[in-house]
Amino acid sequence: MKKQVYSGAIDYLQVMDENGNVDMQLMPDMPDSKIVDMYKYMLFARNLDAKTLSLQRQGRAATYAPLIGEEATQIGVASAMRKDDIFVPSFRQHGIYLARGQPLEDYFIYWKGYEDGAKSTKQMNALPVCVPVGTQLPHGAGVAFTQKHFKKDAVTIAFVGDGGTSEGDFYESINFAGVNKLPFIIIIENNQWAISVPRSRQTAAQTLAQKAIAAGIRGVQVDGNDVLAVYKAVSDAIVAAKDGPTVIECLTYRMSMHTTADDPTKYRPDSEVEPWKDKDPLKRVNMYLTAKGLWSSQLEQDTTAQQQKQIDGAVDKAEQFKPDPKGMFETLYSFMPDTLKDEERSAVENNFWM
Ligand SMILES: Cc1ncc(C[n+]2csc(CCOP(=O)(O)OP(=O)(O)O)c2C)c(N)n1
Ligand SMILES: [Mg+2]
Repeated sequence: MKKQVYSGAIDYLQVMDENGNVDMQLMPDMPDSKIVDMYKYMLFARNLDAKTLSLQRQGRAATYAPLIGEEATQIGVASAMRKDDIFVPSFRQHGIYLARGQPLEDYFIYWKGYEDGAKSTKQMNALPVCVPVGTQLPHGAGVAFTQKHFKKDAVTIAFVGDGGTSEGDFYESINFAGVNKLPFIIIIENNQWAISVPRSRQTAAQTLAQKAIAAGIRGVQVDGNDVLAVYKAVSDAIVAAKDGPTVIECLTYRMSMHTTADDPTKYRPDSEVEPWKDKDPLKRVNMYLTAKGLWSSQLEQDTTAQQQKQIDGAVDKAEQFKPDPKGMFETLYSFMPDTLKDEERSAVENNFWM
């Protein structure tokens, strides 16, 4: 006997196309004022990104991973999340911290290289930036496990890149989340590149979302440059989280370098980048809101000026910040092991950071 024992499919979701046209049947139930708010956050994220890049180039910020081009994925997720939901980032989701109320001063303190800037992640119900690729996912699955155990009305939303989906941590996390039916949502921010490795070299799988199928959980692919599609997919996944996890693959594009330590012109032709400019996540929302009389170039100018003022004020404050070097010892463990106490004592005695 031979019979088919399984077949699977992955849906693709787009609500607003590149020209700002909306599929009303898929449109999430929300007032236009919410779309204006989302747009302002996308603009804010882009302005913040440009400023941080400029500071890094002047030696005033540490190695930085730009987000330009990925604003809709980040703000779409942030807008669908509720206050008690826990956000688990990798290292590029500055837009989500912003939308969850991170004090801008802390953001700049962090990107100057001081962990002190990460302290406010707690008040945002977020974990700190995670640079080791993929390790945030087992942490996130653990957080979701406790939410389920303590019957919290909240979910955990964790991010991973296209490259991160090749890590064992990714598979282990979705497997664990599936078996335990955790309120866990994994956002794959598929920006088509993992430093110099293109998506085509990452996996032979046709979509990254279909990896969910093997773990027995929901998987969906969305236009990650469409803030409404991302918002809808995440809102649906939050509702479905009482029955278990969802993987959401957001198709977007890394318009800039991997980090400020990278030069993409060495491995990526401009001809590949060019068509993505038409798919810009801000452009389409701008067109939609302008057509409805809810946005204008004047409003764009005024909002940008206001955001830049806030940003500049925060940079001024962050540049006056003086870290306490003892912090690098104190924040490592919930209690300090004796070996570390010895190291701290020796560091203080020898004044080694002067
Ligand atoms: C475990 C581990 N391996 C390698 C690296 C070096 N590294 C940093 S980011 C990166 C690529 C990540 O690509 P992707 O997951 O697509 O995320 P993106 O940078 O595109 O947001 C690599 C290999 C690392 N930080 N951690
Ligand atoms: Mg990537």
